[in-house]
Amino acid sequence: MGEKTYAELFRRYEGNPILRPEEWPYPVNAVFNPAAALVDGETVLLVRVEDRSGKSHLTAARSRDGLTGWRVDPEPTLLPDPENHPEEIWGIEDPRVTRIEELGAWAVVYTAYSRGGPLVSLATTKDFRRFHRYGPIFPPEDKDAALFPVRFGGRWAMLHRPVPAFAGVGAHVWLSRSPDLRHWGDHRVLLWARRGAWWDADKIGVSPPPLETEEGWLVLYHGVRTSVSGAIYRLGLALLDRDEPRRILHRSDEWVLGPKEWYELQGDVEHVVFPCGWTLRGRTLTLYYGASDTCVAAATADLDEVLAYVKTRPRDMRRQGGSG
Ligand code: BMA
Repeated sequence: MGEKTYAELFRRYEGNPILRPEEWPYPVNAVFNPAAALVDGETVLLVRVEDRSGKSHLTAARSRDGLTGWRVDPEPTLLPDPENHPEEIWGIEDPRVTRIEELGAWAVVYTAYSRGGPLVSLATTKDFRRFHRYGPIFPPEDKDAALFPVRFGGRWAMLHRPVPAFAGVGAHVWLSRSPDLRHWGDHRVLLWARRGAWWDADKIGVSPPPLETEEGWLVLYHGVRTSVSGAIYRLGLALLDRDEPRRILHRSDEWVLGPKEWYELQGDVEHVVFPCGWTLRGRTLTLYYGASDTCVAAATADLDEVLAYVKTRPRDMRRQGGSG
């Protein structure tokens, strides 16, 4: 197998966008940034839906093949609950879903938004119809949290992206541990945003939850480059040690998917590809992403090609300004 370049790795589905606000069963402004899960052989997307007040909620969409024939819940599936959860008064956003066999449930980590700032909340569900809220687990400002599906040395592990109030130091991906999913500690930076001209300078965040492979934990993250025309959201890869995710084995120097098609270039926020979920059927990885904060698109990749590619990427972060 020849070395793949980033341009060939993820192939956009020709029927993109797969979900659009115009086709939603009730009036909405935008549908984007979905979590993804395989449930009884079907793909379930938990889609961020922005209503016409500007606030977001989550709605499930189901498809047998993961690309066509979507059945969208006729009403919101998970609404903000500001009465019991004031941290959700401005909406709930950008879910990531992880199957936790130990609980016999899916864990949903999402951004809860209020005057206090965006923070990370956790809920569980067994059927994507009823949800049990744990409430906030990381205080503001924190987003882009994704849970590993297993414990390491008895403790759960979460990737997340706190934003330092101190300007100019960048916003990085942290790894934290918990004995019970509620109480988190042992916080450490895992992936540093790079600096200067890099595509992932200044601000990065994990996109879908880490995927366990024979080679290690595959991580797809978004990097933000800001210019005078605004921000560009692109995606890069990292591979973490299977037994100790604190160890980064490889990290891509180039981005592997960036805005290019019309639906990624036009919309409420232009030049954005923002996945919150992926599924693995056989060796086919299907990535689900919000395009321009307006609609949902899909891209597929061969897992073996992705792993072969990421393994050709550099090992030593310091040499590429990763931690400098
Ligand atoms: C990030 C998140 C995402 C959004 C992206 C681009 O900060 O808020 O929900 O898709 O910005 O606007």
